Amino acid sequence: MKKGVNYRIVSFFLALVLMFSGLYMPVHAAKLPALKVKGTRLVNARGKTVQLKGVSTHGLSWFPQYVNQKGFAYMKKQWGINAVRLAMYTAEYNGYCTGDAKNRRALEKTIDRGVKYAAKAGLYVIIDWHILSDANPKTYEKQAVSFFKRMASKYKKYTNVIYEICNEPNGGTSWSDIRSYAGNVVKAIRSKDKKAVILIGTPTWSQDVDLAAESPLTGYKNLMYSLHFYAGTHGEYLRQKAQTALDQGLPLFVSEFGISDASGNGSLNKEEGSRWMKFLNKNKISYMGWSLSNKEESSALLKSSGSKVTGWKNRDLTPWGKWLVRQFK
Ligand code: IDC
Repeated sequence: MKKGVNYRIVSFFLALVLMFSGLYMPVHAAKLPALKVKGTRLVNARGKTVQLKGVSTHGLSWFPQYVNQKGFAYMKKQWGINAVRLAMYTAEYNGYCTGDAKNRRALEKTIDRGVKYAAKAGLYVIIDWHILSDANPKTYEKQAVSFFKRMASKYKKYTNVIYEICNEPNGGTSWSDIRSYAGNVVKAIRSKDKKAVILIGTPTWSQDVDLAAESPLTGYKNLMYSLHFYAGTHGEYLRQKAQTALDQGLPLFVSEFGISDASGNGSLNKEEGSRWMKFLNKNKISYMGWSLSNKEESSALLKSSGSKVTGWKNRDLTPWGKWLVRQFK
């Protein structure tokens, strides 16, 4: 009898200790399984296919408030996402390469919070070098090499981090330019982290995956190639390109998409969006919807009339937000 009581007391305190150690545990202790690339797919340690599904932030300089612990945990639990993408513009509004040093520090801080919140919420997280108006990734290659080297060194123990090295090359940037850039950035990342998954952008706003498939980067594991689409603008012809790339064994990752037109505005094309979803799910391609923000545009997931940064109800979501959340379930 006496022993039983002691046992209960001991286990009560043990439970308390476990609870608190859980709360104060360094975040990376709550590890997600590291992912690998096998064939065209993302797999876990046991070789089982993993399809990441989630949302992309809008530019971190514009909307840093959506990078918060409660919001990330909420989306995981209520929406069923398993990944988030942190979009860090390089050249637009307070971009990493066009803003000052103070701005760069602020962006790196937001990324650091994002990585840690994601780890704690049990989400994979993509660090996105969001080139856009700086069409060719070679424009800021030096900055990219040093940025990614630092990130890879900082986060090598974080099994949830994925690196996206150039959002959308455009303006006629050739695959050979991108390939050369990717060679240098991937080398920099691999000097610190041998395994993290790396996403490489493709020509024409990350659409010409068929060109990348003709001469992918060699000599490294765990590389995937970005395919972006906006269903209001891109349909069957782009899925054909994607199919061509898959047939050649190129691993694809949809790190950004929408169902508005490519401007991020205009009306939604849900029918085309559904055709895309069918294609992605059939091929187990990961996808991240643009964007977790309340900007007044049809590609924003949250209504511009609201300012909540977590705990969104259906009524807080735009038509696109509601549509996307349905896809996750
Ligand atoms: C858009 C944003 C918009 C912003 C613009 C320029 O939605 O608010 O003013 O960028 O910074 C992309 C890009 C992504 C675009 C999005 C919609 O990766 O940055 O965001 N889009 O135009 N590629 C295709 C569409």
